[in-house]
Amino acid sequence: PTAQNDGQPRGDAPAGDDRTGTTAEEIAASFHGHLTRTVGRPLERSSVIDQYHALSFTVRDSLMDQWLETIETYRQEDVRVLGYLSAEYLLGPHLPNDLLNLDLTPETEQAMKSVGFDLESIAAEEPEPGLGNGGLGRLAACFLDSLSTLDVPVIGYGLRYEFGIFRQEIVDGWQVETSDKWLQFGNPWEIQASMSLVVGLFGHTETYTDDQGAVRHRWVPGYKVKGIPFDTPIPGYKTRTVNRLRLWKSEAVDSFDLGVFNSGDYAGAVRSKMESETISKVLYPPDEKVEGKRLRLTQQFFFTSCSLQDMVRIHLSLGKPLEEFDRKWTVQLNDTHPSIGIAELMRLLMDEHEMGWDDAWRVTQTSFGYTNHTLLPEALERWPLDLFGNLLPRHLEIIFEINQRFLDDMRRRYPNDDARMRRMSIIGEDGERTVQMAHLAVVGSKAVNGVAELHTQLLEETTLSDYYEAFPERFSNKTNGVTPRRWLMLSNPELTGLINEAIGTDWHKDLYGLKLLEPYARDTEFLNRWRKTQEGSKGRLAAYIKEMMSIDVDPTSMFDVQVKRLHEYKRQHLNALHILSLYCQIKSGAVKDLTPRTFLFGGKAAPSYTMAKLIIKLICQIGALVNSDPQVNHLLKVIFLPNYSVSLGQRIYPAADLSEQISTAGFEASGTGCMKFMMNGAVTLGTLDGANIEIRKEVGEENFFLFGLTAPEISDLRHAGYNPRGYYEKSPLLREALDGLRDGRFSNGDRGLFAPLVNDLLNSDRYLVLADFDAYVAAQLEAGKAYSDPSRWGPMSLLNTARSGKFSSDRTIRQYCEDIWELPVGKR
Ligand code: 4GP
Repeated sequence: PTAQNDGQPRGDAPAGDDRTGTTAEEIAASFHGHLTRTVGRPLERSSVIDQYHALSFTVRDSLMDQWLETIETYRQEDVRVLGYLSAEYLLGPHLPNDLLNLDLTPETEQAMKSVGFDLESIAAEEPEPGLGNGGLGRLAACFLDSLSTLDVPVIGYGLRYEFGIFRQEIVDGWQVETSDKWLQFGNPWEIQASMSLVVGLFGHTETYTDDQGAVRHRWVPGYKVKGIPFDTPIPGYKTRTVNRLRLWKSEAVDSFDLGVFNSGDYAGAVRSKMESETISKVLYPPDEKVEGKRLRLTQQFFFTSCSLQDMVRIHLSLGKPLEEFDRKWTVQLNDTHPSIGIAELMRLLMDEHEMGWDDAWRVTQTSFGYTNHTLLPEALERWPLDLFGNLLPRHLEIIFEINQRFLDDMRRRYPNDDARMRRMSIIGEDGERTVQMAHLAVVGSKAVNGVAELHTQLLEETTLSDYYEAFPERFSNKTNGVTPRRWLMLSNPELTGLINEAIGTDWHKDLYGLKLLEPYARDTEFLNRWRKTQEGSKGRLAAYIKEMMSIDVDPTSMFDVQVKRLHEYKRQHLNALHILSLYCQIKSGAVKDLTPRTFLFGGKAAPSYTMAKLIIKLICQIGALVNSDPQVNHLLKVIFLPNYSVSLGQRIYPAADLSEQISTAGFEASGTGCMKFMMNGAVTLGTLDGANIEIRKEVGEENFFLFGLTAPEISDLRHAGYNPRGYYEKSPLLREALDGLRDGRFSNGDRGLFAPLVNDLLNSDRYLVLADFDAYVAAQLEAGKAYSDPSRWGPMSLLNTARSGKFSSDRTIRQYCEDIWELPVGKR
């Protein structure tokens, strides 16, 4: 692996408070102007949505000078630029975040008050741009905040989905999906650029002889669509840098066929328009087998091609030769979704700009970097060859040639090793022939990284081991991080205020600065204030739950939280089984005094993932049982918060006492929720998986509740033959919970309801829920005891915040800049 830096900030990072100098009066005047002239409503008759639009335009205005200045500086200084390619950006609301980064929140509050409105209510109107599913999409959003804050030149490229991630409702305990019409009232944050690009699809390839007598290839697409760029300004925190997120919308090249219309075929006249617009219509949910979904591959190719064409266009407009593309640009692939870009850049350079193979390959291979986000084999993208060749015939030819040259090279290095050649080939030959996108991404990139230490190690030892053996220097680890601006300062202003009072504000741009809090772990008076602040957040979440769900929860109880996508490897059902066993023990009188707990869950299940949906039902069923039972409900409450999102997360993290990070070791690549909890002072109960390992190392083992089998133990257990039933038979608590589920004890006698779950656990249990159950129960008991002793819990909580510095995405971005992107940080 390449040399790693320590991620510590350099002494020369600018810390200046670059305020815009805007006053409350100016904001009020601009707001009034936008309300009447842009939105077209008089103040007295404006709705809150009108006010939200007017205020967003006001804030956007104050970004525009800096945005133009940033672009101009990049042009004039001819800086190297990161092209960050991601199919997902799970951004969360812009308004409060941009106000924070511009340092204009107090002035704006005052301005709104002066016209009789309330900033918080106005901000609540913003529809969340949910253009991502979970981890990797949210990571991309945190990266954009850190890149701008660190003054790194970047264009984030992606898709402007008309419908983002579905909204989740819970009906009778079941998840029901509805569509997310986030654009229905317009989006004041985006600016449509006055240009477009054309992307081909389908068709055939041709060989021809050019004017110089050279034999060349070209693609004759059967169909073309237009890509329209929409830019969203991304301001950094207290810096003048405003980068851009450029999202592509698909449109028909000719939106309306007048000839067909005149001949009387009205539907036919708009068909092409509809087909073209479908490409950027809707975000695909994850976890489903995407194989065979041509629209998904079309989306990936569409946005990747638009983005690379855009980079080439900018490059040429600066008068630079394409041989220097890799000096001007560094292109990061956020997962394999944009990895078709490797073949597309080859095609652009060779077919459209007449470069030879060797030069094109050198430029391509030194331009790209690839980040892997999962080891789950079913999540690795593979496209059936027929589908691929039909949609992208020229790209398939190029991939065949990349593969042939690559394998020739490998054959020279590993003679007579056919098995290895088969394993390493970009074309998969097991069963149906496929294009294996992870292989293409590794072969076509200068750098490959995992997202936490264990994950990178497992990538090197298992999933990508042959490539690691061949090119160890390409691999490195880049542990994920989250932006402390959104996830601490914006979400938790009360705790932020307390920290500022104690140690000042340098930590806002250098999270390692939180270390200065450590001495306060011995200061009883400060710890009392720390606790009071957290109780305030818990009280606010309790009020929200009361309002949304009409359930009373006790803010002094321990808030035990698991919020994340629903997936069997994340083991929400392990948590649920523990609650059931507590319930049984209280009912039987075996347990009398227990630290009162509120168990909070949130997360979406992929619409086709039946087992994950059944686990939601299980949690809701337990909630219905427990919350209504007077013998139990003063000790336990179970809440499933519907429609987990960025905004809901901002309410939840500050209110958490215990952070549940209980995935089967070796399955969670990193996790980033764990970092948000830690920053906000929650203590982790977790396995040795993903970033948990690094969190425990930072915070100290005495401030972390550890349980469960390790990744090597799990692999040994599997080899020896894992028998879940053995654990069921040995553990009375587990037996009672599972028997009760099977007998319908928790589901009004319905024996069939949870049978698929119980059968799966007893007969296969791929994620070793039963093997880890007793250890989990023991760790939970320990955590409960610790919480009931404030002199123990207080310092633990405070030290979690104090030692969370490593988990700022600023540190992550510095490491990418130094090791992969070769980009200077903090130059402006
Ligand atoms: C997620 C991983 O599951 C999570 O562990 C990681 O923290 C996150 O990426 C960011 O690196 N993966 C996905 C996905 O979101 O779709 O594979």
